[in-house]
Parts: sequence; C-alpha cells; structure tokens
Amino acid sequence: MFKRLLIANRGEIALRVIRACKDLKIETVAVFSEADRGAPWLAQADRAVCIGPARAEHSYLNADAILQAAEQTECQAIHPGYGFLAENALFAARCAQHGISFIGPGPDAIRRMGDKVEAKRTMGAAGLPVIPGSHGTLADVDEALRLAAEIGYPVLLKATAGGGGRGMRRCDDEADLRRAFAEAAMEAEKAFGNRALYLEKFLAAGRHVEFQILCDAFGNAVHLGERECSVQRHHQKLIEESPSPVVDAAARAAFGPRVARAAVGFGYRNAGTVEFLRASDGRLYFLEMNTRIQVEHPVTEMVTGVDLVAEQIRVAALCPLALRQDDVCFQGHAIEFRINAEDPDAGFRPDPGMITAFTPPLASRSGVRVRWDSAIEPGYRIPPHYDSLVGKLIVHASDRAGALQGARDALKSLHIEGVRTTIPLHLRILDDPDFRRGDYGIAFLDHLLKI
Ligand code: MV4
Repeated sequence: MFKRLLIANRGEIALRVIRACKDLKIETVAVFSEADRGAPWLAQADRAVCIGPARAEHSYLNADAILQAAEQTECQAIHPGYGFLAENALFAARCAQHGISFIGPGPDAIRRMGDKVEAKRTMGAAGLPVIPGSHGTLADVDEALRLAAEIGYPVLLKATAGGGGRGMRRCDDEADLRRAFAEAAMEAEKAFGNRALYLEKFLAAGRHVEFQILCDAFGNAVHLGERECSVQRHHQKLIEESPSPVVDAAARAAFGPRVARAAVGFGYRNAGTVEFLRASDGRLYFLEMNTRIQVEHPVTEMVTGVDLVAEQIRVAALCPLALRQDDVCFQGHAIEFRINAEDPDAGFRPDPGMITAFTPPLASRSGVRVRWDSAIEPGYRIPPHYDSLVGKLIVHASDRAGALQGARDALKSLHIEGVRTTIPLHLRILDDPDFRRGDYGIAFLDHLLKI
C-alpha cells in the first residue's frame, strides 16, 4: 500500500479522500490555491502545500505545480477527485513518467473514453446497446443529411470531443440540420479544439441511468448497481438515487455484469461510471463513460456498503479486488441532494460568500441513516473561483418511501445562512407527485421550474 498520497482537489471531495486514506493508514498531502489558504479540510491532512493563485488554471489545473508538490513531499500516489485533472490523459501519463500512481484508469482508457465516438465504438463492439446513428464522425453536411434521412428525424448532432451535453444540437428536419451543422462544428472547434461531429437518432422522454463499476489490474470487475440521475438542469445533476425507480433486481443482475465485462474488455481499471439513456420503451442505450469517481458515488456506497474511494486506492496499489459479484448486496434505498450555493430564483446563479451560521442535518427517525459530505463550517467563506457545491446530503432507508420521508426531515434540519442554497428547491421537488411516484425523466426539473 502507498505510504503517502497527494490529493489534487479541494472541498468536500478532498475531505472524502482524506477520510479514506485515514482508514487505509496512508499519510495525506493536501494542495491548495491562495483562495483556499486556511480552508477547513486542509487541517485534516497531514500536510498542506500551496500550489498557486486562485485561478484554477494556475493551481488545481497546474500539472507542473502538482507534480512538483508530490515529488517534494515524496508522495507515491495522486488522487485527482472529480473535475480539474481527473480525466486528463496527459496528466495521468505524466504521473506515470514521474513514478507516481495516478488513482484512476490508465491514460489510454481516459483518452479512449474522452473521444465520444471512440467510446461508443468500443462499447458497441463490447455488446452494449448504442443509439442508431453515424458510425464514426461525419465527413460533411451531406453525409449528415443522407444519414438523417435514413434514420429519420429528429436527430441529435454531438461533438466527438464534447460530453456531458456540451455541444449538442437537436435537428427536427433537413433545414435545421443544414443550419446547425456548420455552427455546431464551429462551436466544437472553439470549445474543444476539435470540430468533429457525429449524429444520432434523438430519443425523447428519456431517463439518465448510470452503472458504477470497479475493476482491478488483474481483469476482475464488479458492478455496484445503478444510479438514477434524471433530476438535472443544464446537465448539472441536482438529485441522484439508487436504485433507480425503474430498474428492478432482474434487470440489474442481467445488465450490470455486461457493463463490467465491457470495461474489462478494453483494459479498464479503477472505478468508473457508464452512463445510459433509458428510452421510453425501457431500453438502455450507452451514452458515455466517466473515468473518475463521481460526485454522486455516496448513494452507491450507502446501498452496497462498499467504500469506493478506498477501493480506488487499493486497486491503484495493485491489490486484487477483495469483492466478487456475489458479495455485492443491494440494501435499501439512498438518495443524494446536492446543496449548492446558488440562487434557484435567479437561474441558479452562483451565490458565493460567507456562511454565517450552519447546522448539519440530522436523522430524526430510526431506520434512517443520514450522511453529510461537506467541508464547510460556520464562518467559512465560499470563494467565487470554483463550483458552487457546498455539501451533499445523502439519506438511506429500507425503501424509497422511507428515504424520501427521512430526506424531508433532514433537509429541514439543515440550516445554512449567509448564502442562498438549493435546499428550498429540494423540498419542493420532494413534494412533487411525479417525483414521489418515481415517474420522472430528464425533462422533469425544467418542467417543474416553468410552472
Ligand atoms: C441524447 C439524448 C437524446 N437522444 N442522445 C446529454 C448528456 C450526454 N451524455 C448525452 N445527452 C443526451 N443524449 C440522444 N440520441 C438526450 C441527452 C440529454 C440528457 C441525457 C442524460 C441526462 C440529461 C440529459 C438532458 C438533456 C439531454
């Protein structure tokens, strides 16, 4: 096992990684930008090193500064968390060149899944269902028009180098597609430095269902079930739950192992998430793979009892998975609420500033477990330079109804003063009849907010 590990991240996920390291008896080195000097999570690490100014490009995205900090403090591994350098193949390769273990998959796997056309080809070849569309990138608008006529409108133009919904264009007819093609290519060039596009049949009224997998360096893999992540706005998830209200035990047991095998098939290792669009006919179609630990990993941890971050570190240290598929049991229901410092009444504009008062959430009933993943405390000033997540409330109970009940109590017991937060919006969602029935898709939140 590693003796010392550097955490190349901040906030709640930095604290989450520090906790896993404490359990594994690994020393921790935290890095921080000047905006995060004296931040609460830094005191939990064995050491903290400043890596540059507030702007992320000069600190949390500064590979040179992070590698230098890791070498100076003699760290054997770097955990990237999520965001920042977590899915940067070049950074993973540079860690290897420095003899440092990157806690994640190898650079080739990161690169392959970062190219959305290559990811789709890989997963399709591995037997996962993919959405009908172009086989590879489109040479020009004429190829797009020919293909769209074949598969039928509406279609969706996607950027090969995009992902997470960035650079997508829905086209309802030929005129739409003619207009959108050049624009989308230009936007993709500007945003990702790659103008390549591909095309798919547009599937309406879908749900976002993602499977968690865990693979070691020896070709062993397990799946840890799915998460339902359809409550989102502008591709920012707000609520995630496991199990999905629409995936039963038989579907999970049939589909999960296929997902895990597909990842082993191209040499994947470490934790990963495979995203699917669940169409209105109930079929799951591969969308993309995220080669990192995700914000919403705690719902899976609460349902399976597996410490995903500790497992990430173990498999990176070349420990074989101690867990076989038969050992993974799914118990009860977990739901996560992202508490962001945002104003839901102002288009979710970030609302950074001082937390003047703070009371953590409580579990008020027996049979309900509450987890609060956060690095805030009273008097903490949320800097304006990073994302607006201030904490994640995760609630577990024996069934979904119990989890929703416990969630309402917990959200009401959680007090954050000084900044606007998403807490009132969560309470409103909890009261929505469609949400309560589990009858919601990716359009749910947009509809709720328009009323
Ligand atoms: C789609 C789709 C409908 N049809 N592809 C958005 C994020 C990216 N991973 C893929 N996305 C979508 N791809 C086809 N062929 C609808 C979406 C989509 C979506 C997917 C998951 C979660 C939220 C979403 C919100 C809007 C659109």
